[in-house]
Amino acid sequence: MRLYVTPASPWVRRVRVAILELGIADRFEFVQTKWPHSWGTQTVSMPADFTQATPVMRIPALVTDDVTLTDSHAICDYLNGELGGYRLLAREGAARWKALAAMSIANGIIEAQVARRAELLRTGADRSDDFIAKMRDRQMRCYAALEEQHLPSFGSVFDLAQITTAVACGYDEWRYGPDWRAAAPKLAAWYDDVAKRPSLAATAPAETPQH
Ligand SMILES: N[C@@H](CCC(=O)N[C@@H](CS)C(=O)NCC(=O)O)C(=O)O
Repeated sequence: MRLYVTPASPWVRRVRVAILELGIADRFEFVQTKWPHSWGTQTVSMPADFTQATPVMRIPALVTDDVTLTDSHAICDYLNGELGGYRLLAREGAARWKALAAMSIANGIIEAQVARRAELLRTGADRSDDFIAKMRDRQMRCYAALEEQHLPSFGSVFDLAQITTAVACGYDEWRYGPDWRAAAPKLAAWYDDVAKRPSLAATAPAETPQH
């Protein structure tokens, strides 16, 4: 299986952490992608194998013998169900919906982080400070909600909800600094603990190579 990646992407990271948590990394070829900073506002040229694999032209994208999946949600579903025996997300029932409720909030943070990053890559009058502030507000609100509504019931399994939450925290810390910690100090303490897991340590964010 071929997985298109870059270490800067939190969407890629949640997939890579899930793969490591499941202990199935040897089944994947990881293809590093390169992106110019203009990705935020322009269609950029990418190698033919990538554009053939994904008309969406975003990462992560997973190519298997049977199916090509072009977003992290579908890929995590595939890893969990087809390769992971539902160890990272319950197949059905209350536990599934509880995890999806937390994951939706963490995904909301990541969407805001990436949109904010794209906006910050604009220059001059094109950049909207209002939009950047709106994304930041969403991030902070979501951290507070995760701390209040979901942290108390995080279980012993480092599941997809916890993985996605930790990836959101890690991206904020890397890209925007410790600002988020004030919105959710108990979540920050939880994050400091789980950040030591080998799956998170091995996937620390780093800048994407440019072309
Ligand atoms: N919903 C998608 C979002 C993927 C996404 O936005 N990936 C970013 C990198 S963090 C990307 O490839 N951006 C390039 C672009 O939008 O042109 C997922 O969950 O995989």
